[in-house]
Amino acid sequence: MDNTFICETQNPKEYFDCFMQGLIDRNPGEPEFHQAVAEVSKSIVPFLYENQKYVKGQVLERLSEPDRLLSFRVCWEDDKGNIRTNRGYRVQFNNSIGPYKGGLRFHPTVNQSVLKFLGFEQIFKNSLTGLPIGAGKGGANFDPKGKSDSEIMRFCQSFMTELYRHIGEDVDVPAGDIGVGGREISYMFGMYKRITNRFTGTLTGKGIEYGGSLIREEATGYGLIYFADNVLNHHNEGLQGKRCLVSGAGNVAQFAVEKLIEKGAKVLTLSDSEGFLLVREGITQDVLEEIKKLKSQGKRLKDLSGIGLEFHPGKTPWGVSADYAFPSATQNEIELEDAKVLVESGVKGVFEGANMPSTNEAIEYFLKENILFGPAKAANAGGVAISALEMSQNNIGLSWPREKVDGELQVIMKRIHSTCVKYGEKDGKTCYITGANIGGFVKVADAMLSFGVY
Ligand code: NDP
Ligand code: 2IT
Repeated sequence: MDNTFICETQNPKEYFDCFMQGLIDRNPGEPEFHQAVAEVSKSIVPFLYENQKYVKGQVLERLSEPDRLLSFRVCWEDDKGNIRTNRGYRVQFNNSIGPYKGGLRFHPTVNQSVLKFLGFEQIFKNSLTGLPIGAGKGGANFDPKGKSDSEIMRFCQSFMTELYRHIGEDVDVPAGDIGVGGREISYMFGMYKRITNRFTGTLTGKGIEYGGSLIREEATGYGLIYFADNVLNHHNEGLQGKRCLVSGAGNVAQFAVEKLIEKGAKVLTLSDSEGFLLVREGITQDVLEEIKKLKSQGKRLKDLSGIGLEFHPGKTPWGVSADYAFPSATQNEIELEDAKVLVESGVKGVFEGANMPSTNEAIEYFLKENILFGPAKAANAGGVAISALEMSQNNIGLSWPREKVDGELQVIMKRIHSTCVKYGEKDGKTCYITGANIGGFVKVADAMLSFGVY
């Protein structure tokens, strides 16, 4: 069967169904990828029909096919002397507006579908930042949990002995994501530098001593709260005194909590794959510092009951009565049933720190219930935005002060909010999903059309 058919119809709904059927047929067994494309296409297709050049140019069909998908063996030796084999990937999705850019994820659930969903989302997110960055994503099905520091080092070094030939400061610039933070970036950068014998800004999230940017570590979490603040202000609301649920306990979650505390909000929860931590009186900066310290020593949230915190094993935070929720762990952590629980818990706004934490059914429910919804592409774009500023600083050989980078982050998140309003406002109401998808799409689509057909 020819599954690269042209969907010839003047009806946007029929076009959506036909396009999605072709995508599913071409990409069997990739449910996360189908989900991400369906979510974007739902809001993009009506816009395509109002702007026929995109239909004629088959832009959606071209955008949903990665430029290139690399997969490779990563062999390493564990502390017991066993030889271990993992699979590494890099999806170079689209470089129409800049070099491929996006994180590396080390997690046992990593596969082609997960990385294609993440790479696809990155196209729109990176475009929304207003900065010249294309889209990519990569990683490995490696589980960092329980590994020694030496094992992590050997894995990162082996991973880079293949990845290095595919990346470069004006080709593809990876960074961190789940399971990849400052330590892993350092091991990978060290090996990249050694193999290529060049000191370039080919990775972001680097240490401050060797070309990293101040505020990059904080940027996704801080940016999430700046974005939420913009949305709430636009609706004459604010964070002061509001009860907030945060899921996850990693990079994004920790700095989201820090900024929420600074804004006067009361943060009740954090979570990980084993359960959630409830702090009824609200997490203070002191408690957060203690959590960060224990986490950096490899401790789990459940070990924190030692400092008097309440841990609920096997549960998610969504049933705790609150005003706003910030899912910041992983994809599909809010299914339809969770969405219903959140609304019953009194939650009036959901701002996505993680990538695609809500299923499409959960999103539909939030919209039906008039919940303010800040989608990941807009809400968590602060991390990659500051990565782009790290690239700029590396290009000009300068290191900007903390206040300057934080100021830029605030300006970027405000601009993303304005773009969402520009493209998502209808009948005096803003749909941030439509706004983020169309706002991210236009620049990339126009660049692609200007290049002709290839
Ligand atoms: P970290 O590895 O620092 O932390 C991940 C956190 O999420 C951990 O607490 C982890 O718990 C939890 N988690 C991961 N997988 C699952 C799961 N299957 N079920 C329940 N909990 C889980 O990652 P980040 O904070 O960097 O990333 C979190 C999310 O934010 C991801 O979706 C990522 O793509 C997104 N993001 C990250 C950016 C960044 O700059 N780092 C930028 C933009 C988005 P446990 O330890 O138990 O696994
Ligand atoms: O999902 C993301 O935007 C990231 N993991 C950050 C990517 C980056 O290149 O900084």
